[in-house]
Amino acid sequence: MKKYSYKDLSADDLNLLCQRPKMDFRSIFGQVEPIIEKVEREGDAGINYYNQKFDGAAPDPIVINPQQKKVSLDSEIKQALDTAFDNIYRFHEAQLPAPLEVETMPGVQCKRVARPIERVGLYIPGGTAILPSTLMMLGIPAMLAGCSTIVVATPPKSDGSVADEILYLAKKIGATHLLKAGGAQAVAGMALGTESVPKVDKILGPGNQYVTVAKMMLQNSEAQIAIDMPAGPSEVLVIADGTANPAFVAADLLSQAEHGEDSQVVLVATNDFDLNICLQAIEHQLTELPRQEIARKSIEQSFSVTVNNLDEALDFSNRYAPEHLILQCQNPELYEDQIMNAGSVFLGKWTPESAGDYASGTNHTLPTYGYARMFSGVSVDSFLKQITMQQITANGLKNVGPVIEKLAELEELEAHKNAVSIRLKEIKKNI
Ligand code: HSO
Ligand code: ZN
Repeated sequence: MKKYSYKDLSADDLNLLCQRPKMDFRSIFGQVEPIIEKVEREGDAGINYYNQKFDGAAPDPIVINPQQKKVSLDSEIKQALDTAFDNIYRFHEAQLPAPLEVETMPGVQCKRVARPIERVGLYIPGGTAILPSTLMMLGIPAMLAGCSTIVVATPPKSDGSVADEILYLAKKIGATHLLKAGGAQAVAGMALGTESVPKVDKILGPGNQYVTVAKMMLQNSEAQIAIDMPAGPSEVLVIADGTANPAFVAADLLSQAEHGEDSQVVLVATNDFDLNICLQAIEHQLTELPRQEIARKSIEQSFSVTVNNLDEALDFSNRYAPEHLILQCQNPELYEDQIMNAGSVFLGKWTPESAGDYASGTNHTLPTYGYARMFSGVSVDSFLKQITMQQITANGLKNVGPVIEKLAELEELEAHKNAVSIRLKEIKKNI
């Protein structure tokens, strides 16, 4: 872990430290393009060609209706999933928008109503670990928003099956289709549609670089799909003061580091935090981790910044705009108002990031790579669009009409003006 001191860093140094490793998407474009083209040409067979090539299985059928499947789970796992599900459901249910209606002038009524994005695709990565938690984070808000077609895509195991936990949750969130495919081929299938995969309007969910590039390419194609947000490696920034427990700080840094060698881990600590004890704790805890190799590589590339006070710490954090921000300091709630850029924030020493990853209720699909400056994490809003409506009475048109006529005149759009004038004349005639 490299060590820096805030007071020695120039503005340029700070900017450099806040930059994430460059992602070379361009070289991947060339590999993803033929995958998209083959899926477009061959549909299901194209998807299964790449399933076989990358995951060693060509499931037949590739799409199943999870609602028709029976699943049995270990009772403790089921109970943990159900409790997490309930908490995530409760927090997201409260996000459903309230109706909005404003009379801007007498007789001029404006409304905004929310409607679900009808067809959505939820990408659940496979690879080194199954991620049922990600299915809850995407599926619960989709269900609450009222999406009518919910396609869950996840890579098949080598025997062509998917994990029981995924099947269980796909049923529970009301998924209509389970697509046994991963990678760019799954994204292409959902964006373009095939014989058995319905074309969707929006694709959400994390994935490797191939998944990310496929989402980016298809978003900019004729496929007409939206995506959730740009994605990079996951990140945590921990702010610690003298009251923080160094072993807890170490555990939080490692919980993010074990996600991948490229995970971004940052510690910002005041002078009275015992950095050396924390580094020793990292070493000690690392030796016990099954994913030690991955976590070690990530920690090696990580850094710490020593600051004089928590104001400096928050200034650095706002510049960095982390996906996860953990505040292990005295009275962390006093700093809430100072937090400007972060995906999700964890306040106080009893609040590990893992709580938000799994079960407290907040969403774990969050902006990375500095995008927390302008993107929000996934929420019920991600599955809705807002439609505005208005209704104007004759009296209302008398109030707002002259304003419209004047502005249309200014823009020299005579037909616009006339659409009002013709009505105002009619109103005059009738009085
Ligand atoms: N921390 C991850 C989410 C996750 N953690 C899933 C465990 N499972 C997002 O950066
Ligand atoms: Zn995590």
